[in-house]
Amino acid sequence: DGHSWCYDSHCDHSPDKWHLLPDAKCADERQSPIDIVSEKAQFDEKLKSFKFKGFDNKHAIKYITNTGHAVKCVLKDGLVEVSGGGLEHDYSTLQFHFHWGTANSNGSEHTMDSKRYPMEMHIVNKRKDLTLDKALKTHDGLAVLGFFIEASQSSKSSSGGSHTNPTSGSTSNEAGWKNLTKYLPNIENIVGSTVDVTEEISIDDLLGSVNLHSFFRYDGSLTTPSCNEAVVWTVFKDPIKVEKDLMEKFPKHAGYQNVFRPGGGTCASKMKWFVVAAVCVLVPD
Ligand code: B30
Ligand code: ZN
Repeated sequence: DGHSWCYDSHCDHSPDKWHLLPDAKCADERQSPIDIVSEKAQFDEKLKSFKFKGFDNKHAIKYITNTGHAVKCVLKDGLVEVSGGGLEHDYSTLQFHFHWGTANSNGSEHTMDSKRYPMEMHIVNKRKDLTLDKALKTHDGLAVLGFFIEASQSSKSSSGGSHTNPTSGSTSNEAGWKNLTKYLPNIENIVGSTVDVTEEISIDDLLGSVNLHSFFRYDGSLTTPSCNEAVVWTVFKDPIKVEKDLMEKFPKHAGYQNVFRPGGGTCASKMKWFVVAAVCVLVPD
């Protein structure tokens, strides 16, 4: 689909002009991303833990593609699902993709108390009872899970599969990221190109041991045109840690320099948050 939008100022529709695109909602009321103001988030006990199905499936990725504005991993139909987490419907996972920047200080779309991380991963889920077309026109048609990504202190152990880090006790996601980034040179120069995935990569392999019980929730939008206000957003509080050399394998040539929407909405007062087994302080607006 020939996109006439971009993230820099070298096309007709840079982010400040996205709302001029046909049918775009990019200047509407519940736009994403937002700055998460943690002090303003209200604890919501209705937000329970998530149920993830197929996140451990090592053969769920159909292909990886260069969309012209992101690296996207498209999943096989029906293998991966998300429910719980206070979502009111069951969702099937369609794809995940990444946003990143040229410097370590930018790349994420959401920010946490004004902090912008170097990358953000979005796992895109569609209501099982709706077609994609219908979901894009429904206020909770999509549920996107957002994860901040941060550079880990490289341990430089070159062991293969997931292993337990003796110092932190956490599971390494290094093998997953190695396998994923291996494919990037095959697609980085041609928009629309795809590469089939033969390596074993599960979503769990990429998430590693990140805390899935502490997240922020708000109603927002797609962060790309047409910016449909169809997304129940979950942004996990703790970043995924990825080795700096692996993060640097995401393309940074023209067109891929800062593939994140720089701003969006400011609906932080409607923010809900959830954390399992913690003392929750309610901060009034
Ligand atoms: S995001 O997670 O908010 N960045 C879509 C899903 C999630 C996000 C952004 C967009 C999406 O599904 N967009 C509609 C489908 N696209 C196909 C595509 O993803 O490749 C059509 C389109 O936009 O015209 Cu380009
Ligand atoms: Zn995204």
